[in-house]
Amino acid sequence: MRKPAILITGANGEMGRELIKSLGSDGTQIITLDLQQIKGPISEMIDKQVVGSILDIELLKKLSIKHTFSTIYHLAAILSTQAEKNLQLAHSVNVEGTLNLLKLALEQGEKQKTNINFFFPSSIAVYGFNNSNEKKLAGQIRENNYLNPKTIYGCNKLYCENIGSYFQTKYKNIDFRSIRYPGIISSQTIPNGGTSDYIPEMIHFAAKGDEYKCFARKDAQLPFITMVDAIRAIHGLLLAEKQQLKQNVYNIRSFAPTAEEFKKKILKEFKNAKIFFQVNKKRQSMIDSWPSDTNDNAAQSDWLWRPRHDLDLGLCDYLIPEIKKLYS
Ligand code: VAH
Repeated sequence: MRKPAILITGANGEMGRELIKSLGSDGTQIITLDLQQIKGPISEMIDKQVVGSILDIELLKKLSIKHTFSTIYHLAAILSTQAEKNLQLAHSVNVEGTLNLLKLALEQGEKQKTNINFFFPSSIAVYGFNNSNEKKLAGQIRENNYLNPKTIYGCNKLYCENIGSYFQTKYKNIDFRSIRYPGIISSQTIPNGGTSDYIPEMIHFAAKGDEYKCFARKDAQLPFITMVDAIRAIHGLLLAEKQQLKQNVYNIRSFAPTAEEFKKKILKEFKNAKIFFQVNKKRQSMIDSWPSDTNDNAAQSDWLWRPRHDLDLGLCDYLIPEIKKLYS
């Protein structure tokens, strides 16, 4: 009898590396798929590293023959700023790649005659506003409102949410669950290719003693969570009984500072930090099309989501001490 396995795509990314660390050793095999080799201590936690692409159909077929997957964490993606620069690559990776993994899950479910858990990280990029007035009136956005994405990445993610729900409804043996992530701040890595990167970049640059030119306006405002809570939410959602869940896709958030407010918090700790604002119009227009904050009541009531870190706790308990250690 083959040991059950989990598959993590995009395993060498910011979220993938932290997810691997968070997985206990319950005997389930950890199989990772990424374009790059995963290095460092976490590679010891991986049973099989596969270096390759989610677009490689033959490779996915081989994985499906070789392993008995119980859960697929499909994290591989081209983030929003990079997606705007390369529409075709974004479509291939974010949409066709996701379809490939859903088909793998379907094949596994049919082979095992059971439900395959499929976790898909979506984004607040699926929301969009036609003008600043509409955005102002909208307040904290719930899951079914303003689904008019204005970025390629947002279009990709919204389509994948819908195709994932379609697979679940039509084929039965896929349990598709998704979280619309806000910006995420990790103490271990600086993201690249994203548009919410200005907040993690700001604190990492300050800790390194490097000058930071913030590409967002002072009043730019998005919801954020710490990476600790981003990973806790995956486990919280996947551990919920299906009958608890009234929907497939959930907002989560914890704090929503403006760029200026975050800068002021950082300067309290890194007094000599040199942080300037040098707005990148294109990236700022993407931020402007996204909600200043979202409503996560559904996640709180359906699967008891609660962030561990608000902004101050996230800074003093996690971000500042761990980022200082990283650069010491
Ligand atoms: C991005 N970090 O910037 C992602 C996120 C809310 C934005 O989805 O593309």
